Amino acid sequence: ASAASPPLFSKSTKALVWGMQSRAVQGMLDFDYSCSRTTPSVVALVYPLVGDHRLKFYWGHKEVLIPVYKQMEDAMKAHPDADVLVSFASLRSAYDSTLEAMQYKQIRTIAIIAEGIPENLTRKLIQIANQKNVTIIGPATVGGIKPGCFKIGNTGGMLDNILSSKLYRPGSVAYVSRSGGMSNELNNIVALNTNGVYEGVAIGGDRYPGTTFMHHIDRYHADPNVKMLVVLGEVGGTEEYEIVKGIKNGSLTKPIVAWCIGTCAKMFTSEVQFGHAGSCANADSETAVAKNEALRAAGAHVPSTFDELDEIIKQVYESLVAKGEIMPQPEVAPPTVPMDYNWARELGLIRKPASFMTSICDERGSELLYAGVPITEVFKEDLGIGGVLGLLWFQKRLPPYAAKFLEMCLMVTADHGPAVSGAHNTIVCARAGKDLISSLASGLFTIGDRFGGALDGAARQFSQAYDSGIIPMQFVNGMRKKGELIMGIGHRVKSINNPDMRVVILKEYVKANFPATPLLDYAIEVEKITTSKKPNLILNVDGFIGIAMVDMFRNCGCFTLEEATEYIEIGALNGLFVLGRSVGFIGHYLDQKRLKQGLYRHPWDDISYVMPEKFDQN
Ligand code: Q5B
Repeated sequence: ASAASPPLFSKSTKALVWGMQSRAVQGMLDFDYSCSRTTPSVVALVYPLVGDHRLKFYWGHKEVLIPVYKQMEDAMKAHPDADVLVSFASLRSAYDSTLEAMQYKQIRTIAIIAEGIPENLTRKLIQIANQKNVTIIGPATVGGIKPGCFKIGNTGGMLDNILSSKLYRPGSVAYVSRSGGMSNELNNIVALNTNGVYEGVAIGGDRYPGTTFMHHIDRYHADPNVKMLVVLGEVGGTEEYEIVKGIKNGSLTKPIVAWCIGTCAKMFTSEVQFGHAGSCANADSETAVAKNEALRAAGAHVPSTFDELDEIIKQVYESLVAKGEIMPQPEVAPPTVPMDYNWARELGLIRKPASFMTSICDERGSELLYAGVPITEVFKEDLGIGGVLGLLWFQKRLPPYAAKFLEMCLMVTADHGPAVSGAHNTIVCARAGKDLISSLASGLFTIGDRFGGALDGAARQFSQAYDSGIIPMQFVNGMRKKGELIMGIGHRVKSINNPDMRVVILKEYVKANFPATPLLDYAIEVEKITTSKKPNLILNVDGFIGIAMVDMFRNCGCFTLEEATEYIEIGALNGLFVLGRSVGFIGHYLDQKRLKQGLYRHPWDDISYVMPEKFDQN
């Protein structure tokens, strides 16, 4: 593009964005809205990895749908008035996608954000772009901005920055910089010291930028709205000497403030490669010091350090105002762009009652927390599944003996054969061809008062009886009088003559490790009475665990009495049987599948068909 070409960007510029960069696109739309543009600058996105669809964006307070095309060709056809492509393609796909874009005559400007594109490929792109009269901004750049008109991608930062640097309306200062990051610094410096930025481009830090300083300086120079120029060069390359030449031969007459970054290179004894690929001096003339000298000698306004850049810009601007070449205009407030909810919340500007509360686990930070304990600590301290259960169920770091007791409960309840109600259901379900989760759930649904779900009931009944001060005999008689079963008492196959070894193991452990077991002692007295009536009315595994848990809650020192009572009321204890027995139910499911068992049908000879007697019709 030559200086005589029409401006790259205007208030009606329409752009395609290559890549699924919805945050950048929203930033462009918010900028557009703040500039009082009547339509969004982004008309479509191109993204080959997903099919055609539409994406929702905010346009001020409203929402708009912007199409996303899988094929660039479709985007070009549907939007023949789009003449800018903002490419967020990766360094791997940027070359091909830029080549493809240049096949379409409608595209006049391409901004390539990607860093690390091989230099030989960039040079080929530049060659083709020059043949086709396409302006390439980048690669390795944030892009550029034309206040009041158009913003490339993330240039200018977030909306608060756009507003504070007054980028929503044009000023009289045009700049060109190598660095994208420093272009934002320039936006700020120019806004603070002049009537603002007219246009700014960061050409990118590569050795071969798509367009050079002079390309943009020529454009700015030809534009009567630009009254002064700012150039932020850097160590490496000789582009700045073109400006020197232009000033010397009289083709550049507008005031130019210039500074080349990297003057500190002289403090190093060896060659210094700065952050950008192109920022390395291969000759004395390529040093920042030499280039600043040459620019100063030619007549550019060059500060003695970067710190004085703002002062020089201010002086040049004020002299133009004094000469009447710049007439500062009254400020008009831009339309309000609603703040993004997440951003407003991050800034602490708004609050909203959460519809959801949680207090056991936090996965948002760098490390997963179980009740505030980082997962690495859980492993470092070898808390085991009992310790994890203590954290996630009770929000407590349980003493090791208590955590071990929980693990023992899970182990003894893990399975009790295929005949029990739950396992039976799991097996029938698995044999009906159902999946693991359905079969497991089918087994779990049978857990209740009679089977495996008597832990909470036992804890409740026994602790109420104990706390009310009645003796075991009064408790047993009282329950009988009420016609209620004592939860945790009785077993279908285990009895005083065929003791349940699970209960024996747990009892031994609890007696040896718990600080006190008043409720268990009470339950053992109850058992003596019930087994004297019927040998199978033992303290069963459900009852034992439920009652021992109350002793643990009340005596381990981690829980208040209120907390202990609350867990029993909530019904936490059946969870132990549910969790433990899930191990067994899953085992039964896998077993049935492994044994290739077919559909189960209950045999007729095992069902007693008792039909209602035929009643007399008369
Ligand atoms: N009688 C467990 O009943 C069973 C009485 C009682 C006072 C009682 C029954 C019961 C309470 C609930 C409970 C957990 C249904 C059990 C478990 C896990 C398992 C299972 C496994 C595993 C057994 C005969 C006579 C009657 C009744 C009286 C019975 N229980 N009196 N309080 N609790 N218990 N469930 O043998 O005068 O003749 O009319 O509901 O704790 O589920 O392995 O199988 O790991 O999977 O069928 O261990 O005890 O006795 O109902 O025929 O009653 O005893 O009133 O008296 P049974 P029934 P009467 S552990």
